[in-house]
Amino acid sequence: MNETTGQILALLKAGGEYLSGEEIGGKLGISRSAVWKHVRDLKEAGYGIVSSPRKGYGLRDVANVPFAAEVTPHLGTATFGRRIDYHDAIDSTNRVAGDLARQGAAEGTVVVADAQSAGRGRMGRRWESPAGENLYFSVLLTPNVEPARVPQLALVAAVAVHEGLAACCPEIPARIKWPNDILVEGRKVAGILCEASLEADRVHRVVLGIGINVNGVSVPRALRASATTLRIAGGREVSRPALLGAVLNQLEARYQGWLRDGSLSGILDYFERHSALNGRPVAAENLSGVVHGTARGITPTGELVIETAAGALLQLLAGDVHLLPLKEAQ
Ligand code: BT5
Repeated sequence: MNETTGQILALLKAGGEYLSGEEIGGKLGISRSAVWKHVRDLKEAGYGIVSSPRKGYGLRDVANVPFAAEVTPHLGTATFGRRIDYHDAIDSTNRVAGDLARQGAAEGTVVVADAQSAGRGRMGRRWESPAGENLYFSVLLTPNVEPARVPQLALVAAVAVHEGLAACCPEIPARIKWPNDILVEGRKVAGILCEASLEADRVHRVVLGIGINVNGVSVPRALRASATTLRIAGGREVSRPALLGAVLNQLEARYQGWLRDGSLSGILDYFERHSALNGRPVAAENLSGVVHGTARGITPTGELVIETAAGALLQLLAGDVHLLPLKEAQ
């Protein structure tokens, strides 16, 4: 959406039932046919606009697309999302956010896309990113903390995403799965990718990438058993701009709290109360192998605690955790 299209949208939102092409053109110093072209672009972008030869144009329905103009009214933040870089389609919002950071973009800058051609998960995995239904966004952070604390940001983000979902879709029973997933009825509905540029004693930047499956009525075949969408779980369409705004509001508050506290103390309780893992049999996998046991919460610094059958308590700093059916626990 270019600047003039955005201005026309703002006029239509502020206007009454109809606003004539002449009036819009007069306010913006453009011709009636130029107005018509911008209105056509808005319709193509998903806005419901009626036109009458005598009365002009009337906005009847806003697009369920995370355009900056739609997200901003949902923000209560000081900095997060105050710059939103929207793209119809890009390779990865994390890649673009990293580039913006190198060009000096401010903390809280958000890159959001309607579709990604190379959405990434952790460890080189792929994040399925079809157009028109989901949220894919990245938030740029420049925390002045020790590099060892950076992985904690995935947990901070998981709490913020969970809170944003609870605000927008209170009917959906979402759980947090350490370290970076949100599950609904055991299926993944959101994932978080925390990518950092570090020196030994200094954090240059962190790009927090978040993907949420929102309005798809199905998921890619390969993910049928493991993934779901808010639409499938809740049976209704969810506003992408409202959900993005809600997550950014929570993320700014939780991130500021994490900086202020100098620890995870402000989120530990929330994380534990909404954990998908606690007390459950799990198989945890990382570079050193696979551990079977029962998940026993997280440490104050964010490691997952697993109790083995022999009663040993192991701490996992990173890795993948699989929930096991109860009978495999023994
Ligand atoms: C994640 O990785 O869960 C992190 C996903 C982060 C995606 C966002 S979208 C915006 C930003 N820009 C990016 O390029 N990325 C971030 P991981 O825990 O490694 O999970 C990846 C695995 O989840 C894949 O190997 C699939 O099994 C599964 N998966 C892929 N796409 C999915 C989807 N749309 N929904 C649910 N599961 C999916």
